[in-house]
Amino acid sequence: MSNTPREDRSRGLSRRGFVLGAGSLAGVGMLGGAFGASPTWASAAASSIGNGAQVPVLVIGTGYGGSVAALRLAQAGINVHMVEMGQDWATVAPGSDGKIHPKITSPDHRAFWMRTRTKQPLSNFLGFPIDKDITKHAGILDAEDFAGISVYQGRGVGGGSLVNGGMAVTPKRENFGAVLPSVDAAEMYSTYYPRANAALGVGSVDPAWFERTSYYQYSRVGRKHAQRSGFAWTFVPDVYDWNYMMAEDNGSVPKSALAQEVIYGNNYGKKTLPKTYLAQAAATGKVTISSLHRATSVRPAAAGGYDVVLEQINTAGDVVATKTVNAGKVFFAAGSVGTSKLLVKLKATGALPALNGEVGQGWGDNGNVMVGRANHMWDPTGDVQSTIPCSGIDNWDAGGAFAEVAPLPAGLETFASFYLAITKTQRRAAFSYNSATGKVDLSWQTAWKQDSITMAKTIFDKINRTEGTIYRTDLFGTNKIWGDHLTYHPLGGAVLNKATDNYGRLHGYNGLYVIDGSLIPGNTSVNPFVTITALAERNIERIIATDL
Ligand code: FAE
Repeated sequence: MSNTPREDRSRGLSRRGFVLGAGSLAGVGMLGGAFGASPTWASAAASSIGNGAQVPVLVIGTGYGGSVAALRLAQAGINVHMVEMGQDWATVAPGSDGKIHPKITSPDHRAFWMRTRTKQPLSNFLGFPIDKDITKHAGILDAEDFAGISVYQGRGVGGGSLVNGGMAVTPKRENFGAVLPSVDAAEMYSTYYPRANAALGVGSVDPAWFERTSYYQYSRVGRKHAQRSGFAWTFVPDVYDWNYMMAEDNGSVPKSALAQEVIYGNNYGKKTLPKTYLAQAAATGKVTISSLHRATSVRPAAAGGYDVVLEQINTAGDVVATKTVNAGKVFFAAGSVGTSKLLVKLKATGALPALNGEVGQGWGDNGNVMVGRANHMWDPTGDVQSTIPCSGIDNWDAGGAFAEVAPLPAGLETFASFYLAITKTQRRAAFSYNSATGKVDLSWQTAWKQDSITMAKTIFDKINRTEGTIYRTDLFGTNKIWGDHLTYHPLGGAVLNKATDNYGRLHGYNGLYVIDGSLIPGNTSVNPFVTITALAERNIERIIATDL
């Protein structure tokens, strides 16, 4: 271990300025309690695995699927080692602004994964490009470019939970059959969704505060416009600590969501995985985590189990050590893109030739498309905005679109309403190994986003007609309306009951499992992490009962 738990805890506390009782180690038990009462205890598990080490279970990736697997295996008495290619942000020293994570308006080297220029999801403002040069660094947000799409993903201990908006949405029960057709919906809605929501610490905004705070004026304008056009508007739950956010508003705690922090990390307030699942996992004493370790190969070992090759990197991305460890069982939890790329490459290069032909198939973007609308001068959306979205417009049944009313926290009045739409697109792409480049390609085409745009327009064309307003054309380029170049929600690539059995066991190999967003075939009808977590809870329960 590079750090003792005591050192890590005290450093985590002083950096965040919280005063906590040791009882907070219970993690989940404290959620919803005192403000931000959830420091990054997961760093108590920080480690650096040795070359030649043998572990019963290795988990590749520390996002939602990996964290569920680690916690439940540890609670069943099994030692688990996790490897994570990104940094353990709880152990990173603050930057010159005194914070670990920068604001959305001032991205620097901490913000982006191994890029020399930022790639902000909104590339322009008033038509002017806003990206800038930065130092290449193991930053927290990866904008991974494929030929037809950029896929945004979290990097670090906690995966996507570090960078996401925390919107924690359980799909409507009637939509679940299309999301995961081979899974018993009754079981999911009675057991695994409730379990996931509880462990993630999902909560909802106080409606009375919502009505009066200036930070949600943009949402109230979104509601007014949706309802005047006859659309259903709903509050959306979130894992942000709502009590903490209200305390931010009254000035009694340091601001985070109310200080433009989100996609490059929140310094306070968000219940990320290191404060929930991973905190509990660390508290078992059975889970260790090697950060800045990237898994590059998994193959059956002659003596049993699997040999896993790991590259240890520094924060500039240089490989500083290559290690081979042996694991009895391996869980692929590197996210939809990470897991799919690994499996496709391992099948093609002969490390895992018996994986079936479904590996790499069934990938989708959850139908993501972004758009802004220009509002009238009498409809300001506020010069202060919470970065945490708390509401959405539901036109799924009639038009195939669910749109979150998203913030545009520019720090000044923009007279814009901004949305991230999730649409019912049937487009699916495949990953394939390119032997000439040694990389894995994705067959997604930008033009496919037209389906999503058409569905999103069922909402926004109507609102524009009702309000007499127009689309913004200055946020994604010059004279460009739609943010159709990206996704925040990669899903699929090792689809449940196709590349794996109905519980994530990879076909062709005993002891290899997939337990992340790659199991879900391309679309969840809402924001995906609650479904990824609930499915992981379902699968790991079965795997522990029958395989371990
Ligand atoms: P994920 O959380 O991506 O974790 C995978 C981990 O594996 C990462 O930490 C990787 O660094 C690591 N990794 C990858 N390859 C390797 C390797 N070879 N070796 C070692 N480690 C590796 O996977 N979803 C919602 O439901 N609500 C939201 O509000 C929301 N907002 C979002 C906003 C942004 C900006 C982004 C990027 C995503 C958002 N999402 C949201 C999506 C959500 O975060 C995502 O679906 C989950 O994080 C995916 O969970 P997984 O467990 O599949």
